[in-house]
Amino acid sequence: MLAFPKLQPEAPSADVAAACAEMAREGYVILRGVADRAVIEALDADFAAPFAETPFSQGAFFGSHTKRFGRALIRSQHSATLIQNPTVLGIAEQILGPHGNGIQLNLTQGIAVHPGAPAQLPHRDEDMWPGPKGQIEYMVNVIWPFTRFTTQTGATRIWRGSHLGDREAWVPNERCISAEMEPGDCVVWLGATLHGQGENSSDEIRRGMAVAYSQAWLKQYENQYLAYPPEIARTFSKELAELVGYRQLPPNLNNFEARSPMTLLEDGDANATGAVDALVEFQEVASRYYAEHGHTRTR
Ligand SMILES: O=C(O)CCC(=O)C(=O)O
Repeated sequence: MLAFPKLQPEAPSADVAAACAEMAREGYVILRGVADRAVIEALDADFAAPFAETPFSQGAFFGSHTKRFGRALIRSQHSATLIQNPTVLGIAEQILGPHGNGIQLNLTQGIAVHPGAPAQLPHRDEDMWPGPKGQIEYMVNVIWPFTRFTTQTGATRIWRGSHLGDREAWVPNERCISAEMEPGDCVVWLGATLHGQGENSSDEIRRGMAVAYSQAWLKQYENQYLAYPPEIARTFSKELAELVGYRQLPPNLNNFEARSPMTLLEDGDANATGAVDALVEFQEVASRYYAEHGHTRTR
């Protein structure tokens, strides 16, 4: 059978396997103490100026008591440490692997929820893509708190088990939990899981960073090539540049001048031309067979 190869992640470590099992059951998992507090403090310090300069959001979904900005990797080099957290990447690869041949960064977003912010509309992130639901894992979302997330400060609300069953069905509020966390923890959930930022009834600003990963064959929520044009992406490690999207996904998807966009970073030559195939194995075989015999095996 002709089939696209799937991402084949390494066998998961015990913590990744346990986290994936909990996500399959509940739709989310809270990971405790998976990031160094010093990294979180450095990130919080680097994000202070962009938060100060960013106006309050507009629109009923973002809410006028929140501030948000993207492009975390240009705001703080420490963001890469969270974006490439091995436990979170391991979870994303295990969950998304069976439905595609790679993962990519879908967005990064600094989020500050100010006192008086009402609860956000409960939503499912995968609704950004109008494809079939319930059959494909499209994405994995994460929030890293920089300040204490409590019910009072507006911790992310998650509806347990809302990724399962009938999506049109009412999900009772008894299933809603507040993801209370300390800096160094994070909450990870599925694209199908109903969630939203909680009401901030305290007098503290709730600060943190959202990081999402999606199937590499999807359009990204945050346009990563505008966020990180080649002159910026060239300063990233190869792994980070690939995660951002500077890679060709066989067969020839996401190319630049019919070549892998990685050549643009490695050669630094925006004028490099000359198509270079990146096929999956069955296409390589079929192409060679056709070149030799002048017909396909299924004619
Ligand atoms: O900030 C949060 O807790 C959740 C934010 C969220 O889900 C969103 O903005 O889409």
